[in-house]
Amino acid sequence: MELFYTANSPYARKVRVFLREAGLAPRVTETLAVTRTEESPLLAHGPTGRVPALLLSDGALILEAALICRFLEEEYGPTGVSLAAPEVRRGDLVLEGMATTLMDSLSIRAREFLYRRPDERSARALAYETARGTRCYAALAATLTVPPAADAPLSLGQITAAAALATADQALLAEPWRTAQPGLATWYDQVATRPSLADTLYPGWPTPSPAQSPAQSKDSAPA
Ligand SMILES: N[C@@H](CCC(=O)N[C@@H](CS)C(=O)NCC(=O)O)C(=O)O
Repeated sequence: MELFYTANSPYARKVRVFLREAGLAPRVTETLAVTRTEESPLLAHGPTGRVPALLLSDGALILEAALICRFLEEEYGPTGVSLAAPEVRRGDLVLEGMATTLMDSLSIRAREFLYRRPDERSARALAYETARGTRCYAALAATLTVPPAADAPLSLGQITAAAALATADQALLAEPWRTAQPGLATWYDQVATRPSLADTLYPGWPTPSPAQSPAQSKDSAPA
């Protein structure tokens, strides 16, 4: 199996962190892909050109980060990431959905800045997504109060939250999330030291540290 990814995609990073947390990394080849061009090698395998994309041996291409993780769990059996107990699983699905929505909100705003000239940007859409993000940070802060044990795998909800929060640190967005939710920042900074996250951090984004201010990196991240 081959996973196509870009280094700065939070969705692809979710799958890459999942592979490491679940102990499945040796089973999947990770291939850095080029996107947003007609020359993208991804277009040889399907119409979308999006990452993450998991290419199977029969040529089928599975898209969508959450679906890829579920497929890999079905293929290789339950991992610690899948949280078998139903009462834990339900709460984690709530968390994964919320964190995915934050990831979407951040990506929408990043694309607005990256691919539109200032006079083309929608102030209304940006304000709407900013407000959504603010609510999501507060909800995540209420949920993620205790850092996970270092010797247990992260859940899919925790992986998604960490991947979303990493993108929130990019200077392009100037998100004041760390000052608004210092407890959440502490949670993230602790989780971000795990090898699964440290190995997959986009080099253009700031390395998390509790002392970091929101706008330290000059790099931006296409999404
Ligand atoms: N909902 C999708 C989102 C995937 C997505 O937005 N991928 C972006 C990178 S962050 C992409 O491939 N963009 C290139 C393009 O749209 O052509 C998922 O969960 O995987």
